[in-house]
Amino acid sequence: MGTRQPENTRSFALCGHGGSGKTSLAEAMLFNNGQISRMGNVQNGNTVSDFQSEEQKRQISISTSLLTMERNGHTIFALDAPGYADFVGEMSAAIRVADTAVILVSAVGGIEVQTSRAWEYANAHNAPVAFVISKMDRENADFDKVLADIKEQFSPNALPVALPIGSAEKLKGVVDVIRGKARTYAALDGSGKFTEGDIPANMADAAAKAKEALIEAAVEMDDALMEKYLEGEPVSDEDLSRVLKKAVASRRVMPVFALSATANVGVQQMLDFVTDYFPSPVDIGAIEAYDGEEAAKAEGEPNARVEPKLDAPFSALCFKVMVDPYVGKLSFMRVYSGTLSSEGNNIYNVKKGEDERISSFKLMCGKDGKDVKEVIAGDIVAIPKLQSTKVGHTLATKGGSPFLYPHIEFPRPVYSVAVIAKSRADEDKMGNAISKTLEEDRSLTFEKNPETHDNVLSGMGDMHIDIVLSRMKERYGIELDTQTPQVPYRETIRKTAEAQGKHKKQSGGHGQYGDVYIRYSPLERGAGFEFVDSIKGGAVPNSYIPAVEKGLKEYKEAGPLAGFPVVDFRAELYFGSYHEVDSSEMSFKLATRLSFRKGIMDASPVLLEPIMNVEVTVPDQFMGDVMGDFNSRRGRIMGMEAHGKLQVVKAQAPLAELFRYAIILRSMTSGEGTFSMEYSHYEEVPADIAKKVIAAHKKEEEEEE
Ligand SMILES: Nc1nc2c(ncn2[C@@H]2O[C@H](COP(=O)(O)OP(=O)(O)OP(=O)(O)O)[C@@H](O)[C@H]2O)c(=O)[nH]1
Ligand SMILES: [Mg+2]
Repeated sequence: MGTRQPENTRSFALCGHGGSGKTSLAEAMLFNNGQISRMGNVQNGNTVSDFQSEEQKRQISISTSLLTMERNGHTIFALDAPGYADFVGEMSAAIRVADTAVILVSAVGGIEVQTSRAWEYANAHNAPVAFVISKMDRENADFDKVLADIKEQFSPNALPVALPIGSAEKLKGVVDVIRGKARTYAALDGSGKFTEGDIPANMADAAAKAKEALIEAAVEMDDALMEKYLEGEPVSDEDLSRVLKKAVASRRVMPVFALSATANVGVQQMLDFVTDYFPSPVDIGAIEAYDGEEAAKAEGEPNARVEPKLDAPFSALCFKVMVDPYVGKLSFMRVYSGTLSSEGNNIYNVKKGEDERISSFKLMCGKDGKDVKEVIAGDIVAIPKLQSTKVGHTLATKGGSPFLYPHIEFPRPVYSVAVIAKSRADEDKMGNAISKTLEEDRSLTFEKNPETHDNVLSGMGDMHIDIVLSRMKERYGIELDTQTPQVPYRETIRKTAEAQGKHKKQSGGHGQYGDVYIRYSPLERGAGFEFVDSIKGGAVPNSYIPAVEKGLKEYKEAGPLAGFPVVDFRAELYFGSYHEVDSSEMSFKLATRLSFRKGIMDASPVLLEPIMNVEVTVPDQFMGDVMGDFNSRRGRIMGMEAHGKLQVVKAQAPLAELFRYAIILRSMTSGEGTFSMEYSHYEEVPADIAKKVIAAHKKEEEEEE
């Protein structure tokens, strides 16, 4: 090392719909690069990328794997992101930190929901894009159709650099459009053995057209060359090479590859293209960051730019944390500027203002890491055993770079369950296991609901939660059951009522005496609780009034209707009586309780439930279903907006109807619908539903007795 240069670094994120072949492609790349002697496959659960047991069991990727390759003097960092919708946060983070987004589209399935998501994320980061039309060896593979769809739905800048020769079982190889050669494979056996020769006669036209399209687009990068081209002069291969690289970096050309990962056809050509034409960090140029005052907040528009220079102060962004029960914690970094040696260097967490100790840097390949002494701008590496660094934090050397990189956004959880420990031992271990899991998984949240006392685990869908729970069982030996969380209902009153509460006991020696008259009246929604003392003439002595107020505050936490907190009411203490000897704070508190329970029940009490603002995004054709479904969920449509071919439906619906909405929406829209929700306000529960909730509460109370 020490000789590595950012100019010779490439990084890309493999992204796209679930099952489009990302992990298989990563595996084929490692094989062709001589890093593994046999290609594993996803069914057998022996790929380098999908090393977690949950990934192997389910045959899908769950979290992003980092694969490092050395090739022709270049260092290549490939991030293999999961495609399944529940893990979209992993995909967006991978696209954020890699220099190029490689979007896989199955030659059979074509563009699917997560393909479009990947495209949107790449656009949001203005990332250079390459497309892989994968699975060319599969029956019904249709390169032309998928290419046409990509051009139409995403960008006309998608231009093939590798054309398939044949398809399905007749797949013979690929045409290298730029070099004008054909690579023909003797067999689809995964060996990757090919011979290079002339383009088959029946493809000569198509290959020439594809090359012409590349030239036409790429010459735009150079005025002089464009002029020559327009005058009809041929463009030399050297000139094309030079401008094509620029065209890829600036998204003027989005190269398209035909390949089959499992049959290992076309993969070498793609790898060669990566080192030849994918942008290096230097081609990508400066990255946006916050500086000075803004760095403290790290909000709004970034106000600084960081160049990927080796002689600049070191800075890096943490985009992933992995906690391995054996290896410990690994923090994954994208280095944006400078160099850093692992020897005797500390690192500084700019976000937290804390020092971190570096023991080593690791070039990762799946679960394995190879120690390196030095990292440079453009690298994507893992650092073991950092303490305070979390996903989204910026690292630098102390006193070096004051920059802070914009935080990594993760989608907000949309699916919640209440978790219950199966045993006492599980309960003891639960907190620790969950906090470790949260560290790794930024699209997971955990909260104890203070009203319902539920331990609520929220994620992106049922598969996500399922995986989290199995992982906790496997790693920490802890078993959790799940339940639909309880709705944090509340109680309130609709009219004014007065109630006396008298507590009197004469049991031998010292008696107890407290007597209060309290008026309960409704307040507007959201007003909470108000206590008014309008005692005149010392009917209740001043020294006991705080006990009345304290009592009310305590008792209102569990209302008389169904045990939920009582809100939005005023309690006015207006009369009472006392006893010189027998009155005490306790007696007045107990008297207050009697008044409270009676008064609330007389004041026309009702249940309130949380109403959520929901935003659903679906393709046009599902609009009717989504709206109809909202009606059946007691929802209200608040508005609609068209965003291209998508419709955004804004609605309000009770939380009670939304716990499983993530699953329902997905099945209603074949996975194409997405939604987010947030709390809006509390509203009265319709009488028939309230009846059921109250009855359930009564039953529970009886069982407890
Ligand atoms: N015939 C054929 N099958 C393929 C090819 N690539 C992948 N597959 C199969 O398609 C399935 C999904 O492949 P993966 O590599 O796991 O796809 P992925 O995109 O990584 O999936 P996620 O990570 O779950 O999003 C597996 O059964 C693969 O064996 C290919 O080129 N040809
Ligand atoms: Mg995968």
